[in-house]
Amino acid sequence: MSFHSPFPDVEIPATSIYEFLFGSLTDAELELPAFIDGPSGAVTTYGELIAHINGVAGALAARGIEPGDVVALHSPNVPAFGSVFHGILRAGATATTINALYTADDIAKQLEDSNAKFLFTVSPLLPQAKAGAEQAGLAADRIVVLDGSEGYASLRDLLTELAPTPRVSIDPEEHLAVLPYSSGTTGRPKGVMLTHRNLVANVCQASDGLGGGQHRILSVLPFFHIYGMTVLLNIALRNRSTLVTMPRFDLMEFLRITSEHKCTQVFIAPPIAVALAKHPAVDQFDLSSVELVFSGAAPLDANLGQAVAQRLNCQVRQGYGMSEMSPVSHLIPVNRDDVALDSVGFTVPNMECKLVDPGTGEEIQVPESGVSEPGELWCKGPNIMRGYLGNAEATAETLVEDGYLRTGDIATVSSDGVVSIVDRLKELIKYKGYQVPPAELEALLLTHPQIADAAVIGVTDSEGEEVPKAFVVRQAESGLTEQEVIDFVAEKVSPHKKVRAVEFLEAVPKSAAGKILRKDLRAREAAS
Ligand code: AYL
Repeated sequence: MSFHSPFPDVEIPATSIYEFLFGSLTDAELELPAFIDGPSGAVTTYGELIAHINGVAGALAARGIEPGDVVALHSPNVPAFGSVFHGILRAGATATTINALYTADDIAKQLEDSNAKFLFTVSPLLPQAKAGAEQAGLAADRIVVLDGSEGYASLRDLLTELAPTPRVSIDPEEHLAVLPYSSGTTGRPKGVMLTHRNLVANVCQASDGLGGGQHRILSVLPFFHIYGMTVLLNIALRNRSTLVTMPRFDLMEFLRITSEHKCTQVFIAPPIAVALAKHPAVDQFDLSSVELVFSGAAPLDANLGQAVAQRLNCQVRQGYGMSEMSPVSHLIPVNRDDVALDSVGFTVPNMECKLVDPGTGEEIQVPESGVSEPGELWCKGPNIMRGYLGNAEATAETLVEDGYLRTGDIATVSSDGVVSIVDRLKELIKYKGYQVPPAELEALLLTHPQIADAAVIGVTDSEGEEVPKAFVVRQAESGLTEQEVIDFVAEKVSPHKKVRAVEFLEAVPKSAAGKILRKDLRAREAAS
């Protein structure tokens, strides 16, 4: 028994994302601030943004980039992100956004897998970008350093060329707009193929729930991740809001910038809620402009959410989704005070879901009253990805009958349509909202000469945070210590992927087919 969004369908215009966001900009709107660089206060107006987008598109076309090509963008949140991101799409190319925390090795893998023809980065990230590009065989003259660096083209260089914006025709249903990377339900990161229609759809589906209107939006959540890309960047630009950017999280800067720029909406992942609820510094700032704190990307503790609402005297809401859904499928609407914060609210318009018993494959009934049994959440709608790039097998496991996407999350639904995420079926670990694919860490652990076997799962630490924990089988007579395992991994991976707990085992529990039995490890953890 499937359940629809309780809201009426919204119209999804059949246009490119550029046309959708900017096609109807009025002269007066061109004067509005699109971006404020948080640290410096520098303003980029909508008029400047459009000029820069067109300039970047022209410069890319002049370098032979055409529809079908992939261009990589590797940058923290700075105003130029918007110009380059939409410039790539305006040229008809596909943007693959790279996590700013990535190591050279991670960068090389994404460049290779996506077959990126160009790489945009920033000077503080140039060492790893350069090494990654070299490893992937991308020549140095194909790297643009936004803020400039000796020997590389800068964004200013590109814009001063004044190359004509190419005329490309975009079929919104077919044309890939972005390729963010996600490990999905299993394995290593894969390119998530999202079309122009997927992106336009999700802006339309999620806007109303966020209340619409013009806002000043504290933008610390990364634009390279789909949450920042759709929920912050695209929705804000559509509403002619102002994005106040921060390149990295620092609590004092976060509070200062929110207060100084009188931000009205603040988007966070759960770890920031801990600071907002508990840190004494919060009282030193005037945060009275904040109307909404919105959390997503990992489960928000309801008590914590309420503590934030009380302390800041604002609304706190939660959303849920997946890169593969562009990403929002569920949210608690701003205008609803009656939805429990430990839920993820309602299915967004134009979507249909069902819950499937992972053991039997049977559909779970939605009750006449009360709350359903738990089951795996399956979703369908215009925001669902086309599939994983070059990976038909993973696509077939995720996109199943009737256009449904299997989320790998376990949920319940109430008779009035409120969905709660109660567990995770898939192997993915979330550390501070960032994806940590266990398969990647397991492969790395197995390269250690003293490790015979290994499995990684997410566990809850003493602060209630999900962290990666490694279960390790040592080689006979090895005296390897927990700390040595932690250090071995920490040296080789980006900070969010570090193993933060280790336990030695005699053997990793496995199925007859050799698959790691993660549920047995989770049960062991729960019992300890
Ligand atoms: P990805 N509660 C519990 N788990 C969540 C939540 C939540 N609110 N949000 C995301 N997850 C987990 O691709 C869940 O396991 O996208 C899901 O399958 O990095 C996985 O994270 C997807 O991870 C918003 C704001 C959605 C953010 C997003 C999340 C995008 C994260 C809607 O309004």
